Amino acid sequence: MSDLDKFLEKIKNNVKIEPKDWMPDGYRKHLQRQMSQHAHSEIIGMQPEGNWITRAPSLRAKVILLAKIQDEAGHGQYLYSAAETLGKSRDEYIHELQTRKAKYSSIFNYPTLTWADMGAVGWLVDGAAIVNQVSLQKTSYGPYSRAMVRICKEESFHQRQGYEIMSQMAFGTAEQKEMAQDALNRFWWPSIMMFGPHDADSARSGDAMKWGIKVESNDELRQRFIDKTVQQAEIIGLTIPDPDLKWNEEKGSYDFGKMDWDEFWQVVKGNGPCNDQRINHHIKAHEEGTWVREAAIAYAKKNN
Ligand code: FAQ
Repeated sequence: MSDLDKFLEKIKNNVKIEPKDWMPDGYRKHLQRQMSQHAHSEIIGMQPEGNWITRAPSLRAKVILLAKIQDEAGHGQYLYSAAETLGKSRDEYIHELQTRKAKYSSIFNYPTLTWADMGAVGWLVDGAAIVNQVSLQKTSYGPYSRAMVRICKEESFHQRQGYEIMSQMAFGTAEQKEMAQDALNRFWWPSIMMFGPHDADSARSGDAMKWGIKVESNDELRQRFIDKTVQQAEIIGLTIPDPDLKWNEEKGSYDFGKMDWDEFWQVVKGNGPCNDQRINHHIKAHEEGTWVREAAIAYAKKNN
């Protein structure tokens, strides 16, 4: 049996591929791209929420937000470590991010304008991330799959803290409810775009499915997220900003309106409202953290 046949046999039998196993070059490159983009998303995703730490409306809210953002840093760490097992260093991945060769999730290029946006990010962005990541627990690469198991446990707490903020505001004063609705209006469409282009336009999906990297398609996951989120909005009296949203009895799921793909590709290509701000901030923070990395390396060498 050739190396390729053995590899495909493992995929077929749901046996995880491990770092030292033989794998096709395309599989390795696909994972390096996807896992590093996933890691970058976790790290860049700290910025829109970090924007509100000093303005959280209570000590309780601040402590929860801080803990959540720290969790995202941890997710980035697991994912960079898992991506490093594919033979590429964290420095290389970070260089690709900072030189804009690597992407990160489009959603983090939108500004967080009010406290209700902290609710929308937790509820919708983490909510969408969980749907995607629960599915990725079954991915064929062992280190990625195991990182997902751990991340999903923390992500469900994030989704709940966001929903709690949204429901507090939705049941608060008229102004607070308006703020919550406004946050939902701005974050709904970018959140459902997190799942990527429609299946027919998803260039990477063919290989990803063949190799068991993705086990469900962009559209399947998007539909699952919409179906579970519509009811959550109803419970707290908010309206999903989509006039075409309608329960389809036959399908047993919601029909929904057209996404603005021009906007999506503009944001993915770097022309969203906050792309420059996010990357510039990352570069600045990375430079300012040089001494920490140097000290950690010096300490590790001294103790080896
Ligand atoms: N944004 O052919 P496909 C989180 C790119 S974690 C930017 O469909 P694929 C936690 C795609 O990379 C959120 N780029 O590609 C948190 C590809 O470009 P390339 C991150 C996008 O890989 C919460 C091209 O378009 N989660 O939020 C996007 O099969 C709160 C063609 O697309 C993950 O990364 C997009 N939305 O499917 C943290 C999950 N969509 O590389 C802080 C792992 C597509 O060919 C606060 N990733 N593109 O130049 C995945 O599941 C997949 O990579 C998809 C895209 C589904 C994102």
